[in-house]
Amino acid sequence: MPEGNLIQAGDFNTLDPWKAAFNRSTLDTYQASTGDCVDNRLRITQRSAWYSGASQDLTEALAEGGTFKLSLKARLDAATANQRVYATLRLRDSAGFRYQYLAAHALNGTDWATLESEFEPDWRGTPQKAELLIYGPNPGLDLLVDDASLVKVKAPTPTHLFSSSFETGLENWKSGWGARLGLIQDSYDGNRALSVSGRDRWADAAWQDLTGIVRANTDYTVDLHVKHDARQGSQPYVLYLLYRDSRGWHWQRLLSARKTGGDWQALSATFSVRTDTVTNARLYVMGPAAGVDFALDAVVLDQR
Ligand SMILES: [Ca+2]
Ligand SMILES: [Ca+2]
Repeated sequence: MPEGNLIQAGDFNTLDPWKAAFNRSTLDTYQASTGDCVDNRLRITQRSAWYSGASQDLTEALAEGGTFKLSLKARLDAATANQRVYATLRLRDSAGFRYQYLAAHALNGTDWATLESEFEPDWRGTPQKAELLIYGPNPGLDLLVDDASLVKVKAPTPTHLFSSSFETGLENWKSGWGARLGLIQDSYDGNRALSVSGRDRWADAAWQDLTGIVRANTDYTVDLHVKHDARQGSQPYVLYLLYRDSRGWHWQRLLSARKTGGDWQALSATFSVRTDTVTNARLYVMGPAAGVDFALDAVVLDQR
């Protein structure tokens, strides 16, 4: 069994995490003696339909997405011609439910067939449930299964709703009140960052329009990096969302944190706007005392 097996009891030493799929079969343990050892296998009996089989809930393992590798062995208990075995995911999410076929294999005599698949779960909305199903031969035929494993081979690629690196310009960042915006070559990431200078008030800011991106009652994370001169000591930073709903404009404070100068500092906030509908949204970065210039880089907004 591989390290980090996401299938529980893939060796079938217990059957607790396994269920009879659709309640159309019975699961029991088949003990094979190999030398001095006993190897436990799953036996699926009393199969009343071709889709009668075994299932395991993999919601927790698959909900975050990514690339996975599945492997398992299956064979018939008694040789019968022209049979196949399938490994399939049954997915349910906010967009509905669907079957995702992972692997199929012909069964020859009572030889073990190895089913293998590298796949990304086909989520199309917020994940709710994922089940692995193992099934396939004609009704009445007993199926043996062993050595089931699932490992994550690649983390999901994050899909940012919005990001700014300032590598190609101001990227539609705007000045809030009196601040001056420009590009500097001192960057957290890449070669450039945004400078916010000429600030007469703590509220002189840089802001970005997130209208159409930030919606009502949805969870977001915003990450960004800021920096000011070491001689200015520690300074407060404040992130605000200015949004408009059916009742007008509102300021929502996302984060307030003091940061020391001289180095890039991470700011991270999670938020959601609890209202009926968001018709306009702007992200503001402000906070250091009047007269303190600061720089901004690597802004990323993700839905959680
Ligand atoms: Ca086993
Ligand atoms: Ca940059």
